[in-house]
Amino acid sequence: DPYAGDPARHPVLIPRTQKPFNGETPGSLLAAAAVTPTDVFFVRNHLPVPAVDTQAYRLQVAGEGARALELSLADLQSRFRKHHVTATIQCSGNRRNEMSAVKPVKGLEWDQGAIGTAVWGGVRLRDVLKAAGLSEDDPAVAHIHFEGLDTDPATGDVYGASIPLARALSPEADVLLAYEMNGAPLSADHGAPLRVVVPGVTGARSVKWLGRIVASPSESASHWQRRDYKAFCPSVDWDTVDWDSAPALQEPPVTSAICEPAPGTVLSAADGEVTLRGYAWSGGGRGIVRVDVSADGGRTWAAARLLPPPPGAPAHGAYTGAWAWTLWEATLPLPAAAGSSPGPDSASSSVTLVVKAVDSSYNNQPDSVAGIWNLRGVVNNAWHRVTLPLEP
Ligand code: MTE
Ligand code: MO
Repeated sequence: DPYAGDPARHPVLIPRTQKPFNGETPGSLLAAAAVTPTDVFFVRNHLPVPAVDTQAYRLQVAGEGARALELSLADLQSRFRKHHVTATIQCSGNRRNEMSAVKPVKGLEWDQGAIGTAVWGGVRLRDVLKAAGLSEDDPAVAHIHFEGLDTDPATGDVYGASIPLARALSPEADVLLAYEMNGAPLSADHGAPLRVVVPGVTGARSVKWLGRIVASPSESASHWQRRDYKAFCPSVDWDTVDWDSAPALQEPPVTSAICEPAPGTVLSAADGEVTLRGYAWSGGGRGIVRVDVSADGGRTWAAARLLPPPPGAPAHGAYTGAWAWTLWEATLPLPAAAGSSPGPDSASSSVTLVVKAVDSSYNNQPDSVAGIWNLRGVVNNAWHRVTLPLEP
């Protein structure tokens, strides 16, 4: 069993598959803290967790225009300045289950918990690339590839992805080679001993168990760069899809989700009100300027209260560098329950809670899933709805 060496997981993670392990964080734990505790941070693995000996570990840097480097963890820690970045990582397939409800898609049935925020510690990718002699104006280099040490037992392929050179070298982009998560060395599931963290970019590019960095004129040839993590017109199906016709996902669109109350919670009209908690986040470092919530399916709205940003994150609504999500909270009046109200029009026996967020480019979320449905079920950022029974 190639998965026999996988680490133990926190029992609270909601497993979507066991081999490879994929587990999401329950909503109550997402909403509970601006920084997600490491042991309950969602795990998205495509392959068995590789056994990496930290002492023997060497990061390889190679490729077009690069002086080949081989760096131990101690080399990275002693030769480069340490940086901390508070960043959210979200899987492109977060909230895929709502897409499957419209029409079947291929992928893990994530609810809204394939997201988390951590304080990452490590060295800047930029500093390591500069040490390898790479520069912004090298005409032979346009992409930086990341190769994982996790290997497909059937094909021998390793997990891989790439980002554009400009992002890799930009001091503002804060791309990190992280050896710490929330103040402790990386755990096995999150990429020990070294992973990439590409803030503001879809999770697939933040390659764990980083083995090699390669400078190249073209994108990574990895399956996950070229044949996955792309979205198409809703009419495109598996017979007609032309993967090369769409760019690989990098910065995801603005999104938000209700984490509390949890699905299945029975609301009581006698309480008169309901308190909602959740997150909002956008790609590219665009901050959240506003979160709107509704307790009547989106007919009327109120602005939610934005909770303080996590340590190291800029103020709400920042135009750049807002790599972390915004947690929010709102208390809304409940409509009367059926049977408890004299007028038939005001009576209802269920309540649909809705959230939508606005980012610092004033991007909004689409109101429904159908128009953004895509065969792989990625980047679902429709208004998030939770329908709950209402008792008198
Ligand atoms: N890196 C490697 N080497 N192997 C992987 O399977 N999964 C990617 C990315 N990096 C993956 C990887 C995907 S799709 C996501 S969403 C993030 O890791 C998830 O990071 P996490 O497991 O630390 O939450
Ligand atoms: Mo992902």
